[in-house]
Amino acid sequence: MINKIDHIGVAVESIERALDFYKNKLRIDCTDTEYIESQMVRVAFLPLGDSEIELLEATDDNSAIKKFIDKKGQGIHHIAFRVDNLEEEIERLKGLGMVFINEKPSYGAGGAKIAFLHPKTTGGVLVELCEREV
Ligand code: CMX
Repeated sequence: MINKIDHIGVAVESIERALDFYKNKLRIDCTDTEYIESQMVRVAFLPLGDSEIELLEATDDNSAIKKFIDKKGQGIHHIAFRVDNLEEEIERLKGLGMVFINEKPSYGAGGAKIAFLHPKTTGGVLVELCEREV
């Protein structure tokens, strides 16, 4: 079951530069940053209400974020939906013909179990499903 928007991922060239807008102008605090080696990104967490903005900065030229910015420029990269049970949701959506980038869950920011639906099957939005302990 999908519960809520867990986070919105925003691709940025530099977290520090992006924070000038989010932190100094919008006054949304950044609570933490994390390097996620498997995804080749550095993530800044900006919790807001029941959800959060995640700023994503590439740490490698092969990062999906680098490729995205090179092609489209900075901007909204993905929407992540919180699910109760990721494996069940993957099986359910596969049964409906949806295509996953990774059918086996991997691990993302904050230790969340994650899987991405390919934007070709979602109407152009990169969708992440995300299961967390808390
Ligand atoms: N949103 C919407 N469409 C996207 C997209 C995005 N974020 N990224 C790529 N696309 C589109 C491209 O525009 C392209 O469409 P066209 O064929 O119409 O031009 C198509 O998808 C293929 O894009 P590409 O540039 O050739 O890139 P790849 O196929 O190599 O990779 C994708 C695209 C989505 C499969 C890859 O980025 C991926 O595996 N993403 C999941 C992992 C990820 O994004 N990690 C970073 C975040 C990690 C985190 O939050 O923890």
